Amino acid sequence: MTTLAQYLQTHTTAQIASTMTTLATASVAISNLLSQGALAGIHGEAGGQNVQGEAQKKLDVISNDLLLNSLIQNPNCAGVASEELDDINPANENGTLLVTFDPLDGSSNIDINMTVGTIFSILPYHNQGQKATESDFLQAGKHQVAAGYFIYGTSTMLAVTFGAGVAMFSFDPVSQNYVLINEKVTISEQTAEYAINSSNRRYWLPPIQQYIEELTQGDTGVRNKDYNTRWVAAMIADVHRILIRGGIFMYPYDTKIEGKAGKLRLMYEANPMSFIIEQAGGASTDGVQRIMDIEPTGIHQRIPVVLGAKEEVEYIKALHEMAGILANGEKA
Ligand code: FDP
Repeated sequence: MTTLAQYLQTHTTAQIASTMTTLATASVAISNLLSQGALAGIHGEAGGQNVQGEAQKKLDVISNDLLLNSLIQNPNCAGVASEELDDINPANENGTLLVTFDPLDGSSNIDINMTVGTIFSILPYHNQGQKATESDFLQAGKHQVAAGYFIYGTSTMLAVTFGAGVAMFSFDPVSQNYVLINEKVTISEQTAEYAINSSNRRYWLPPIQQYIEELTQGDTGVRNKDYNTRWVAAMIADVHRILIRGGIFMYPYDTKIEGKAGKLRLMYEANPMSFIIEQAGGASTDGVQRIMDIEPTGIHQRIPVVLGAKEEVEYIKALHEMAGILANGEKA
């Protein structure tokens, strides 16, 4: 049996290991709160009251505070950015790492007792001795030194990469340890399962319209095989399923909301999940280019996402090329 603490000793630097330990400790506290559910007064909207009559905070706010407060006390951490907060938080000027996180991805699932999770990304910090600013965080995903997620489902699990494959751990509530269950997670290049919110169909660009049309024609169309849809509506759960049994996940460019090219956030969701998927042998693009090559322009930037089985992702990229689609949905 290998615990997370043992694994970290041999697979990464002391600074990253310490930061991972901080994240893992916070994840256990979040997991415990989630398992208490309505009894902890965490369901419903913020502003209500729990069973003790105390003012209620939404769990994504509680999770955010837990992660933020523990990370800024870690001497290795030079700054923290959260999907929940407008501004970045500078931490220790001599730290060597920056952390971004989505404290509770899929938070609309909490009230219905479904899977949610914490996604994190760790970047290098280059301005020791100075207070970290937003521009320090604006590094392309290929510069991440670690990324992963804690998923709070029927059990609590961790998937993590330090740039040499993906390891998966399961939390043992008896020993209170994350225990290694798969040291090299791999994704098949082919699949017959896809995840997309089809209610947005009329807003998609022609290449995605065509792709989904081909899949839904199944063995009567050009694909010559039947496909199955799965959509949990929590990226973390859809990506976790892909790591376990393959598939493709799409939140593509759409024209639903003017000025918002995609729904997912580059720094908190797309980059860390792309790092995990690529390290497991899959691919990840915005439809046109590799997500981890994109130079961020803002800490809360949104981006279209197409990731998972390599052959399918490459095919979608080819459809965009043939249609002359450039980044941001523009035509050549
Ligand atoms: P949520 O809004 O619940 O936080 O982060 C955005 C996200 O969840 C993803 O986790 C999920 O894949 C997507 O939004 C679901 O979007 P739809 O509601 O459009 O299906």
